[in-house]
Amino acid sequence: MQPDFRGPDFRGHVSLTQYLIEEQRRHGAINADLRLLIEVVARACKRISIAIGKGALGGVLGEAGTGNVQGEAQKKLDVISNEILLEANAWGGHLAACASEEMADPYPIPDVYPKGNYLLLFDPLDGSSNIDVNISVGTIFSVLRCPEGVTHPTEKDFLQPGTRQVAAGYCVYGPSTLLVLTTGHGVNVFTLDREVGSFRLTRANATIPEDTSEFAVNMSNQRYWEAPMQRYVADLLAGKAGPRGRDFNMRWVASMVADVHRILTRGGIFIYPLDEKVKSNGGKLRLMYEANPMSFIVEQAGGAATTGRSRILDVQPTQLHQRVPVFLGSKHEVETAAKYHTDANQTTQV
Ligand code: AHM
Ligand code: MG
Repeated sequence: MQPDFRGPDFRGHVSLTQYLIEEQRRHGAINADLRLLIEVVARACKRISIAIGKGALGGVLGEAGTGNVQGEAQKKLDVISNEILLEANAWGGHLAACASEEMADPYPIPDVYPKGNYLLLFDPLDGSSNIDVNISVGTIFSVLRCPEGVTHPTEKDFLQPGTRQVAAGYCVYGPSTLLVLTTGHGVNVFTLDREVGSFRLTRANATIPEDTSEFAVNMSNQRYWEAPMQRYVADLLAGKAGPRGRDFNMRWVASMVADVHRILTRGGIFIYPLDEKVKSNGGKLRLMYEANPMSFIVEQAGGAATTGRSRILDVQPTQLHQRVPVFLGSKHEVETAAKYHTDANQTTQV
């Protein structure tokens, strides 16, 4: 008989390794290479967690003095986390190439190592503006198949829509370190047992409530938003007296991983919309290693994810570092927010 990971007896007793082996047997969706890949990413996240935990004592806080391809100043921990992930993933034989928020071009697996069939994309340290103030940050990753017959992948081989992801996850480095994972069969949450050094399943088949009274957005950008977004948030703020007929609460950590994890835990809607400041770039958040993996997780947990105009997972990428507007979380609330945009499209150009 297959073990039932949902049972309370399993909570905290099933390691990530055991879980992945059982998934391989149960669904056959995870093969040995994908299992290795996920374990290697999890191991790298443990190292990042340790580096973050040392804080000022480890000399890891502050600026690196360099910039990334997006023109953003890099923190020391952005650079350290990127190197940890690259180094951990180079030699296992499960990957054809990696791509990262911190690197302009894909990183090919060095020729001295065997190559595998997967492509790994990551944001090594999401929310890094929070690192120096001791607020939760995270790692986000997405796994795609390398196109058939391609041995030296280039940017175009990565440009696959989010529906093609075979796995996605994030790690939150908060009061505890959590790994949230999907391989397309629901969402599971693992907590790092720091004494043992292993991730243990602590929440199986996580689901997001369909309705919510909580939203997450950087309100300081309000004056730059498009008209439908202005109307949507104005109606939330009007509370009981307004068209929504109830009060809404707001939370904004400014680390996407932490905001999304709150939504995975108790529901909510996370929004980084199009605004005048980011319009020329298409949005603020990156499609391939922020929006896509988070959207895959959220949909697998019963939520929804849209650009306001279309499902994020259906967007055909044209560039590795492409940006998109993001609305994700509780299904009914995301649908409501999207309706403000589609209704506006039907009446007038916004
Ligand atoms: P980063 O990957 O460089 O850390 O940037 C992405 C972050 C998200 O985690 C977060 O939702 C957003 O940027 C915060 O933006 P803002 O500074 O406008 O609040
Ligand atoms: Mg990020």
